[in-house]
Amino acid sequence: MSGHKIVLLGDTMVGKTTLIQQITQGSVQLDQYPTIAATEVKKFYKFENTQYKLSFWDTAGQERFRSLTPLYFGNVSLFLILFDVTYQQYSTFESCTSWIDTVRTSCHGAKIILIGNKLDLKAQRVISSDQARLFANGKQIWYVECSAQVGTGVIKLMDKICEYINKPFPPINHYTEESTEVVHKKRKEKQCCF
Ligand SMILES: Nc1nc2c(ncn2[C@@H]2O[C@H](COP(=O)(O)OP(=O)(O)O)[C@@H](O)[C@H]2O)c(=O)[nH]1
Ligand SMILES: [Mg+2]
Repeated sequence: MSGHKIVLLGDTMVGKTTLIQQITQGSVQLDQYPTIAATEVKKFYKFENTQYKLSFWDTAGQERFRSLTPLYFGNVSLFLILFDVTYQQYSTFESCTSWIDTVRTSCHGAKIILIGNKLDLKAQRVISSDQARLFANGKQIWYVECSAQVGTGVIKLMDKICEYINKPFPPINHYTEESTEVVHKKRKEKQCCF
């Protein structure tokens, strides 16, 4: 069973470290590289009868300066780019464009999942699902939402990660052809649910 390297990126405070903790709760932190300021946390996860060995790479604050070493970009199976669906001092959603550019410049044909985090802060939410999905469509990447703190959507995210790792590039994006509103309307017309 070969391992898969998954690198988390996104502005500081969006919830990268919290998400890794939520994903790996109860599992042992096997490797740490404090001197190079990257942390690798391993997690075994079963999806569709296959056991996946995933290693999540967290930044240790240097994302603040956009000064990530090539260490992060070598031999990566998947990048997770996070933003905060609420607005703090600035829009972490807007920063995603440059995070995606950074990834694509460093790794040609990289697989990326965009993640809208802090779903639990409903009242403070400023980036809607449709807005994020439309953006992801334009960039030809998948979009998933979660609350790293509460755990909402995290299992779904893990399934997506395993599914995507096995798929050839580019992904089949459910939202590429039509906006979600159109899809919803069609589903209503067909009287089916999902
Ligand atoms: N309400 C809420 N807070 C979160 C969530 N995820 C992270 N946080 C908080 O956001 C802050 C930054 O999280 P952290 O994981 O350190 O972000 P990082 O800088 O991207 O690693 C911390 O105070 C977390 O407790 C979430 O899903 N919901
Ligand atoms: Mg962190």
